[in-house]
Amino acid sequence: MDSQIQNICRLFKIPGRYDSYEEITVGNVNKTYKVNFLDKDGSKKSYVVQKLNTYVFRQPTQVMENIEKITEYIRSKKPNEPSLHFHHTLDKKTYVHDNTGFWRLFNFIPSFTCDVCDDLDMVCNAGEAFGEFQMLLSDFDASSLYETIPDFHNTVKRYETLEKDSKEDPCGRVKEVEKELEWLVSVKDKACRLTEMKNKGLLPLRVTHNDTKINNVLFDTKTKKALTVIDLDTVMPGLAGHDFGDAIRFAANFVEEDCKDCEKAGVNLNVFEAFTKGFISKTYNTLTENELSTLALSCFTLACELSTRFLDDYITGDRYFKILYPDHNLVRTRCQISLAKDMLKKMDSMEAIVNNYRRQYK
Ligand code: GN1
Ligand code: MG
Repeated sequence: MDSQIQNICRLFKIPGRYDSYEEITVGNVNKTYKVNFLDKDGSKKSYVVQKLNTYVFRQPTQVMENIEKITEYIRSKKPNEPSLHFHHTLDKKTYVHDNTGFWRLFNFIPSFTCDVCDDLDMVCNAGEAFGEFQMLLSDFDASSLYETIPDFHNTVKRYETLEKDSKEDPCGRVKEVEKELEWLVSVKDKACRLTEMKNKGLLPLRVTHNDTKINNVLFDTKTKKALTVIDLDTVMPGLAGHDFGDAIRFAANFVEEDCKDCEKAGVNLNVFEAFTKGFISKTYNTLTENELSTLALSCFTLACELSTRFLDDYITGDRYFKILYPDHNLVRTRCQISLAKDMLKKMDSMEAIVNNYRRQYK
């Protein structure tokens, strides 16, 4: 791996002397490495090298085209803020595609990330960061972006896939997951409401991040302010609620996404409130009535949608998400379902919190 990484850095024309690399293990899809170089004066400079998962991203060059467009757009609006900068090869590409894979390289921003965050100020900062990201791109021509994973947040299609694959039962695992399947199907109408509204033109398409987990926010080590959002692979046209809901289902869960004690999963309303405050403070001027009134529902939607994805991956033999042990996807499914159930119980409180911040910022 060492020589592979060094070779990639050479193709991206990284100056200085190669020193070392370490793997960054956050993320369920791509492989990420921090690479350290030494300048002539001995000072250290780091970069991030990433190997894109081309099973997930079937059109990786389109992913890079999207990313280049939106990072340049954001930089033109906020030139002095830290942001991701993708390096080019000699032939001016933002990627190297060879027999070892599809690689890219970008600046390392000194910062920290967190998978679990109970500091409510930081959660609020993350809400601002994702809200701002959407707003900065609100006048960007969404039709110029590729839909790099078609129907990524099409909850109706996610359900169809699950139902089809569970009928085929290619790995003989369906017997074991009947309870989970039954529950997910029982809430299908509610879970699919957002997609149905989009199909009817009741919710506008925006440029969205589509993977708004709090560990995709870089925080300043000293001030704990959000520096920038990362992981731009899934930036595509989407719904505001997708970004809001995905962020909540991750950050406001009492436990981690793959907690084996799934009964402990649930929404921490304090975290929900802090994120909502930050997100609405940046978006209240732009979001429509329908968008604002479906923010709380979108959290339930995203938890159910991801449950169908984890469960489908389990049923079809764990080909999509990285797994660390055989029933990892089943554990993830159970945990998301338990979270979704708790969201149903707390829907009124979640709505009240959204309404409160809508009033405050109006
Ligand atoms: C994947 O690999 P990561 O953590 O960026 C997935 C998201 C899921 C998430 C669940 C392209 O994201 O949609 O919400 O796992 N990304 C893709 O942890 O499918
Ligand atoms: Mg991601």
